[in-house]
Parts: sequence; structure tokens; C-alpha cells
Amino acid sequence: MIFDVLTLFPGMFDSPLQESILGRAVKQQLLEVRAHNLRDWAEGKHLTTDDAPYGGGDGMVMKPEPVARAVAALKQKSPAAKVVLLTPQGKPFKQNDARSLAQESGLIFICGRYEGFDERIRQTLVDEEFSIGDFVLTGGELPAMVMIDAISRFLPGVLGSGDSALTDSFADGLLEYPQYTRPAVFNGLSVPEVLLSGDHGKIAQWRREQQLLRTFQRRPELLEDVFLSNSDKVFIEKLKCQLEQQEEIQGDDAD
Ligand code: 4HQ
Repeated sequence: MIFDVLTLFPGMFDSPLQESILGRAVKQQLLEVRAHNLRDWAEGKHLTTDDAPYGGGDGMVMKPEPVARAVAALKQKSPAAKVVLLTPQGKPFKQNDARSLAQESGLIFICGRYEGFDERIRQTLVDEEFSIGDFVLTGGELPAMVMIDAISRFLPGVLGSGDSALTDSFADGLLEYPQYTRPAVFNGLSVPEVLLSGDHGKIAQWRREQQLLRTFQRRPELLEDVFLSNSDKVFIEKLKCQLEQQEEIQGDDAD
């Protein structure tokens, strides 16, 4: 898969993609990241890529023409590539988006600096807008790298046989169960006995219940979109009853 990136800071993409799993995948040519300097498509003595907003106000706006010329040039080489804009106004990027974008042959990411993009960039050059979360960054480069990382995990051969994108956290839409390794006691805390029992059926059931418990406590909204077996549903009903009883006790305390 080819990831083309339009940015004013192409150097930002060097080291994160040379290390560890992605570094190995790039060496094996399972994916390629090409960071292009947007300034190469700018014009004028100062090669400007930004300008003041019509209507006045603070901050600068990304000019449309350099982006348009850059996208046209990249599409000549990769006509099928989808154009993605990184912005807090975009659709929240989720594991399912990573999964489906991994099916594309190429992606072109537009990373902005400044306060924003001329609206006509969105209207005429972009296929999809994504946000990686409700916070404001200094540019779209880190969000593009986050997306490239999450998408690349779904490309054939990128993950070793040990860790698979199909078995990890979020593969089933639930948070992961707690993990333990040696020593058996650490800071006065013992590893749950069931994990030492050797009973693989019991261990699988405990792990599933821990996943359901964690998700219920930390991210209850995730349970709406998850496939639940009948025994999962029974377990969650028990959790809801426990929660109601706790709330009754707290209500009594307040009187
Ligand atoms: N920015 N998810 C400002 C983001 C962002 C996010 C990207 C900041 C673009 C101009 N992008 N620019 N959050 O904060 O994607």
C-alpha cells in the first residue's frame, strides 16, 4: 500500500516509520510512505502556502491552489488513491475505519498547519475528513501518522503471527482483559488464581467476563455495537443489578 502525504514538514515522517514493526514492514515493501513538501507546489517569491482569511480575523488559512496542484500531481501516479484530510471537524477515526481503509491501494493525506483550510479544499479535493480525537494539535502530521500506523496493522504480513489485528483489543469491540506475567506476587498483589489453575475453559470464561466488566465500567457506550452471546448478556445484567444496588446504598447514605 502506498501512503502519499502532503505536508510542510516532511522530515516529521522519517523516524517514526523507520522503527520497530512499521520499519520492518517498509523494508519488506509491504507499505511505502512518501512525504511530499507542499511548498514544492507553491508559487511566488516566498512560496506561500497560507494567506489571511477573507472577512478578517486572527490566524492564517491554507491556500487552495498549492494543495490542488499537489493532489493532481500525486493522482497522476496513483489515480485510484483516496484523498484524506486531517481535521478536528472530521469523522472520528475508529478501528473499523482502519480496517476498511486498509483495503485501498493508496491514500493521499493532506496535513494542514495554520488555523485551517480554505473551504474549497474540502469541497473539491477531499474524499474523506477524519479526526483522531477531540483536542487541537499544531498540525495534521501526527494524526496522519496515527492513521498510517493503525491502517498498516491490517496489511498482510505487517504483524507477526504472534500478534494479529484479528485477535487484539477492539477486534471484538471490547476492551482487553487484565494480563499478568511473573512474578506471582508483586507489591503485595497476587496473580488471580484462575490463571494458575491450568483450566483453559475457566480461564477463557474469566477473561471474557473481565473484558465485559472493563468495558461496562470504562466505556459502556462500546457495548451497544458489540455482538454478545446469551451468557455475555446474563453477565452484563448481573453487573447492572450490582450497580443499581450500589447506587441505592449511596442514596441511603446521603439521607
Ligand atoms: N489538527 N485530528 C489543526 C488536529 C486534528 C485532530 C489538524 C489541528 C489540522 C490545521 N487533526 N490542523 N485532532 O487537531 O485530526
